[in-house]
Amino acid sequence: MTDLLSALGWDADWESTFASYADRGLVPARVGRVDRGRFEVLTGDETLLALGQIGAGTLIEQQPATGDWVALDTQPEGLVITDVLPRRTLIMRSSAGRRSEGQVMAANVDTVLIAVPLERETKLGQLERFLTVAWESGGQPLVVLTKADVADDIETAQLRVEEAAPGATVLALSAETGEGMEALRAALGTTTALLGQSGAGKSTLVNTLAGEEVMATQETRQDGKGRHTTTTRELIALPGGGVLIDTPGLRGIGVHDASDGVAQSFSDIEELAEACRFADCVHETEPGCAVRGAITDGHLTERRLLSYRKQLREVEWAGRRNDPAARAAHAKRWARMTQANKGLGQTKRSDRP
Ligand SMILES: Nc1nc2c(ncn2[C@@H]2O[C@H](COP(=O)(O)OP(=O)(O)O)[C@@H](O)[C@H]2O)c(=O)[nH]1
Ligand SMILES: [Mg+2]
Ligand SMILES: [Zn+2]
Repeated sequence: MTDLLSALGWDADWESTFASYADRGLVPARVGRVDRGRFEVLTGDETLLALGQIGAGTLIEQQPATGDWVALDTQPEGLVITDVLPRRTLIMRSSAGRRSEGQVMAANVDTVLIAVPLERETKLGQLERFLTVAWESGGQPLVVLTKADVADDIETAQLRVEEAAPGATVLALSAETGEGMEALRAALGTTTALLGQSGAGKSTLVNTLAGEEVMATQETRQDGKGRHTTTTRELIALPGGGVLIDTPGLRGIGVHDASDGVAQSFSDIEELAEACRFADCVHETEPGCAVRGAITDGHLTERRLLSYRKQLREVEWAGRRNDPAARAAHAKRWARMTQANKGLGQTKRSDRP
């Protein structure tokens, strides 16, 4: 294993996965950027351009993406990616359209950093979407409250965010003053991807961590609209080890195919629901509802329950479009919910097998 590759996140497990490719004379590299069918690949000591040898009809999910480890065929006439190594994690987002087609944002990310600017009130519903995408990827979410130098009340903001992010570490920091940057360095994974809205301060964080201007950042504009920023690189190896992946800012993010992610994002509600008297409680007017109980005594906000429902509906809706069995199950569940609202036909938890 070369030190050059390990600076990009290569380890003994990747090495052993790669053994059969190495036998075929192929060389490992990490995808740094995808540019219209061509791939910028990093070998540790250089950045090269490669073409993908991907068959027609291959799913978009299987195309090489930023962060992928790939096998390269080093032909004299040019480099060709022959294979994508099995991914450990994958950050996917739903495309904006109505079709439930995913778009790969980054592969093999251990820590999903979600940047949330403290200069304006945090949109918790949007943060919860980013968290769902992060959990669904298989990586560990890390919420970073940026621009602490311009915040009025960091503590209150942090508490609100912590309630919306069970299971995730939440850090407040300022790239401007350096406050909180050491804690961030300690919390980074081997590969960390930065997600968040445009203007959240992602590229500024990348530059600060890299110790140089590797990413273009936005000029501050009076009208609050983000300027289009030209990205120079996407995947950056840090001088002290570790890799960062900057992503373009997103207005919103879909959670269409993220049912596991939703469950993890709302683990507090899912745990509470375990204690509801009825196993199929929909947390409306049922007696013995632990979720409503938590709202009543202030441990859970109504806002968060609504956000959970919204995400669940989105996931179900996407699933049903693609799957007749899921469509039928939904019809059944819907019938049960309408019955439940009339207070009829519920199953007591103890009656269930
Ligand atoms: N006051 C202050 N401004 C910051 C900080 N970090 C970033 N900014 C500003 O926020 C704006 C957006 O930053 P940028 O890194 O381009 O955001 P991105 O779109 O998420 O990559 C820029 O004008 C930055 O100068 C910070 O810690 N404090
Ligand atoms: Mg940026
Ligand atoms: Zn309930």
